[in-house]
Amino acid sequence: FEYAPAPESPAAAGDIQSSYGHFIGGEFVDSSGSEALKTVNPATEQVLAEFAQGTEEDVDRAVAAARKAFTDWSALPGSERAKYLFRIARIVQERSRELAVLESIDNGKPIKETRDFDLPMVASWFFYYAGWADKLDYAGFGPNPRPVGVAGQVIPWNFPLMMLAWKIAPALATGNTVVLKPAETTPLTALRFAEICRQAGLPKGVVNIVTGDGRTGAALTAHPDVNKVAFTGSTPVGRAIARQVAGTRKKLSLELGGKAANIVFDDAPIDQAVEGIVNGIFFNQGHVCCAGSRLLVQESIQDELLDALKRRMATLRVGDPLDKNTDIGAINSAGQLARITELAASGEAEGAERWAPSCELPSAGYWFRPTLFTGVSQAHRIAREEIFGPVLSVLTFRTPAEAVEKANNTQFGLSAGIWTEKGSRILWMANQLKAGVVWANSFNKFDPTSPFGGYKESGYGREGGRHGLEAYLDV
Ligand code: TXE
Repeated sequence: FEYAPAPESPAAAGDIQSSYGHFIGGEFVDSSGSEALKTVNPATEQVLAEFAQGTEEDVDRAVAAARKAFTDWSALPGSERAKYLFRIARIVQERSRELAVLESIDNGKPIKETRDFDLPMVASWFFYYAGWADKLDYAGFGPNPRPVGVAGQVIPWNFPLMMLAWKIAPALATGNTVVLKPAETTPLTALRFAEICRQAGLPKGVVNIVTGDGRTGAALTAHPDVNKVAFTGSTPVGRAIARQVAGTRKKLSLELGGKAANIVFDDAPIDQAVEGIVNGIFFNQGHVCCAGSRLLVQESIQDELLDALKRRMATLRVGDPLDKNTDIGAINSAGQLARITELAASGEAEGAERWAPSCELPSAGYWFRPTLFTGVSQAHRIAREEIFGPVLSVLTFRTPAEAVEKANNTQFGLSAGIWTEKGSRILWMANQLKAGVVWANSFNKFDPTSPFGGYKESGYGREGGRHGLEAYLDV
């Protein structure tokens, strides 16, 4: 296999086409249908591009291309597959500036985050899984584990390119081929990634990108020739996919919502905890499945902690995602803004006290101030439902046992955080908390070597680490 030469002039982030088709069998192709969707810059409400609403026929073509490519790709020695993954990782690094800007424009997240978090994560995921491709016999799954086949992958809009990397890197490393559907509000970086696949000389059909909304997603996950379904998104859609897949022999992994407790004990260093709380809920506008959206603070330090937190929140800069100083960017869509607004209103209606620093918001675009609710009870909707926005609900506790009980009192189980100087308490708490990830004196830390995923309604299966290989292998 020879690598294709790099294109003479890689596209700049600003080089956005006015309309896009799908990426099928290594080519950019038109949809079989005529329906087009629009993606807008959520910070300005300006239309960025039109893209195709994938039809059942489009999905069928993409799955057929992936099926055809599977024969050769799965037969390739792992060391050869690894070369493509390493090459993709390197190209992502080389083009990371372009990709970071494009992601910020399409998603609304601050450039500081796309540049320093999303893009390094994307590259690290490809590097990490490239390293596994020739070592699958040693992964502890027994000799000669086999790829599952064609993976149908549906991803959300909160970390568009990072979610793509989490899904595509392990699938390719293990010898599967892929049809991926990005979210309908953030298709641009996935389509740019298709160019990177071409630049890396990836054999045609190994990665296929079909755009569209939930109808396209449903056509993909329902397709009879898809062997593995991987989904990240809302819990209701995850449930619907689980029902749809039941009775087929498809393998399924789901990464769904969360309502994480960030638990602060009275011995925690307050300044450090405040930074962790702010990062936990305001990172990526709170559009994070593992966001620390419930602050559980020990009663004795409540006043001191909340005073410090409010002072810190007042310094957060909300605005233009492309400004390097921005801390909180735009809410991803009008729909998501409406959902956050409605849930925040329910907090007030149910008797919690609302606070937000005064700050000017741009006149166009979708924005929401960093918001704090105190006097929250466990029965309130803002303590139970995923808000997926920059809104923090504060509850209190007196004893570690009470903290555990409240933290676990949720339908979700994705993540939790603990702030305390006591190592023994951290270990005890981590065992008691029903969450797939527990951070101690930190929050929202990710690494490709660590499995990530949830308990309960947060889904099943793990992404990342050795465990992340399992979803894509028949053992
Ligand atoms: O999610 P959807 P939405 C949560 C968060 C948010 C809420 C709604 O609370 O407020 O979900 O967001 C595709 N078959 N999370 O409406 O609909 C869809 O096109 C197959 C948490 O955006 O679940 C998109 O690509 N696919 C979450 C993806 O599913 C379908 C991240 C996610 O969209 C489909 C996102 C169907 N029937 C939202 N219907 C997390 N866990 O990080 C839709 N899709």
